[in-house]
Amino acid sequence: MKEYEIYSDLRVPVNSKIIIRLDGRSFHSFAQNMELKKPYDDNFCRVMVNVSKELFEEFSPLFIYSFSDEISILLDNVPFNGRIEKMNSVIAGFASSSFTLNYDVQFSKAVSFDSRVIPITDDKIYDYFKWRQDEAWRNCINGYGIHFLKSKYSSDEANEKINGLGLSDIHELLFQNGINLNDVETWKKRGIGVYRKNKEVIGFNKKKSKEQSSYRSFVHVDCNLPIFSKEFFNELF
Ligand SMILES: Nc1nc2c(ncn2[C@@H]2O[C@H](COP(=O)(O)OP(=O)(O)O)[C@@H](O)[C@H]2O)c(=O)[nH]1
Ligand SMILES: [Mg+2]
Repeated sequence: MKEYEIYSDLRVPVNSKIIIRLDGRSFHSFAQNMELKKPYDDNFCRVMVNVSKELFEEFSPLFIYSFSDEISILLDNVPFNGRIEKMNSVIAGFASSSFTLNYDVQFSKAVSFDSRVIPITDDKIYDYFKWRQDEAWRNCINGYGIHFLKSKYSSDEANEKINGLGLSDIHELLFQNGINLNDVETWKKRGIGVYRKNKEVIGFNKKKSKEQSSYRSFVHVDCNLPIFSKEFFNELF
C-alpha cells in the first residue's frame, strides 16, 4: 500500500533556502472566545514570541519573523530531507502544541496553524520579509483605527467608515484624537524577529595567565526591529 502515499516524496531541493509560514487557524474566533485585548493583547503576543523561540531552538533556522498570528521561518538547513508533507505537518503540529503549552489559561477548543513552504532565493529574502513587515504596519494602523472607531460608532458603522479610509487617513484620524502611532511600541508596528547574535564572553586563559575574550552566539528575540533593509539581512547571515 506504500505506493498510495503519492505525495510523500514531494521535496524541495535540500541545498536551497525555504521559508515556512505558519498562520493561526480562525484566530479571529480564538481572540473573541478568549476575550483578547484589542488591538494588541500582551499575553497573546508573549505566547507567540515563545512559540517562535521554541521553533528556533528546535529547527535551527536563520531567522524567524512574527506578527499577529503568523510566523515566518527562514531555513537553510532544510529538515526532513526536504519532504514537504513532513515539514508542513511537523512544524505546524509543533507550533500548535507549543502555543498550548505556553498559554497560561486553558482553552476548550484545540488550536491549529496552517503551514506553507515557500522556496526562496537569496535575492528575494529581503523582499519577502519587507512584504510581511509592511503587512504588520498595515495591521497596526487598521487595528488601532477600528478600535478607535468602534469606541465611537456601532460595529457596522465603524467597519463601513474604515473601509473608506486609506492608511494615511487613519493615521491622521488617530492623531487628531490624541493617539500618536509614533508613540506605540516598535514591536506592534514592525513585528518581532528571532535570530542568533554574538555575545562577548571573558574567560581566564590559565596557560597565558590572563583574561581572554571570545564570542558565543545566543538566540536573541528582537522587539525593536528596524524597518527592514537589505543591509539588515546582509549583516544577519
Ligand atoms: N484581540 C486581538 N486579536 C488578535 C491579536 N493578534 C491577532 N489577533 C486576531 O487574529 C486574527 C489574525 O488574522 P487572520 O489570520 O486573517 O484571521 P483568522 O483567519 O481568523 O486566523 C486577527 O484578525 C485578530 O482577530 C491580538 O493581539 N489581539
Ligand atoms: Mg490566522
